[in-house]
Amino acid sequence: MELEKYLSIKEEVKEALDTGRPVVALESTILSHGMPYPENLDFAAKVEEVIREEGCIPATAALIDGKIKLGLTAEELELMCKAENVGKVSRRDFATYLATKRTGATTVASTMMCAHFAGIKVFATGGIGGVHRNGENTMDISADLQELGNTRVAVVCAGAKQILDIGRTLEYLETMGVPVIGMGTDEFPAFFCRNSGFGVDYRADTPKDAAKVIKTTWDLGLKGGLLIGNPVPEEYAQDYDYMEGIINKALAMADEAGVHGKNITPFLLATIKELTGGESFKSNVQLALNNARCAAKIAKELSML
Ligand code: PSU
Ligand code: MN
Repeated sequence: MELEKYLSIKEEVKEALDTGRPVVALESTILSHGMPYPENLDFAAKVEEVIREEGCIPATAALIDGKIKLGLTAEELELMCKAENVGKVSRRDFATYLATKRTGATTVASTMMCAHFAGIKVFATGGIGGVHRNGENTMDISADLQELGNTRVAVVCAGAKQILDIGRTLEYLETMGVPVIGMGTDEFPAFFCRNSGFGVDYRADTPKDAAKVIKTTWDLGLKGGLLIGNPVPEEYAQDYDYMEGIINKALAMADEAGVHGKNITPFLLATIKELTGGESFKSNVQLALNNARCAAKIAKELSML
């Protein structure tokens, strides 16, 4: 297949896929555009470790030198974390980055594409992109949502940040036919916060429960992915109203600086980190590790069904 010539899957990932051992995909935008260097390097190592502890193989995605990489070497992780001349790649950027051999960090949408190309079924991220606040006027709706409607990968996230319009994000997912499952919760989590005020369609109390729904969806031949909302652990959660104040401030700063489009999310993440004096960053790291653990447990159950 033509696709093969673009795929560069790390040996241990290939071996796991060939022998039916569970693999968990990870994105690289969270490293290149979501966290500062060198803290991101430390996080990159930890998140892979968490997945291994659960008996799965991690596969971080990135576009490097004209190849779709799944499973990065230490040098490649360093490259993504230093993020010099590393772009943010969503679906619309994907082919151009490969054809022109640019270095690209993958978002939720493009990591789902990478996982699908390689046959990886479960992917752990921090938060998904969604419908931005005032999105009904700007039409800024992340391509992550369309991808979830089209590509067969189960995505474990801590919900969506309050920088987004969470209600409209969930409406959009419903329109795209994406099942939204709460892991041990009836509410869709709001990234730093355990609650958003919006319910999920279904609740799963164990990774096995979630794996059964995933398997049934795909047994039926239904296209598209599933979204699993896994709340940030209690001890690292932020207060909703406190974050609302911070986020409104960050949004006003983005507006003033004229930031929009693909740059808005990285700008808001960095500004929120600054405004919370690094507090939000601690939550960010912990929720992402928590998602990796959850995704690994689901991938393991899925491999046994
Ligand atoms: N939300 C976060 N942290 C992130 C992102 C989103 O809390 O790092 C990243 C993810 O890679 C997500 C992307 O897929 O931003 C969405 O960007 P956009 O809205 O431009 O599609
Ligand atoms: Mn956008």
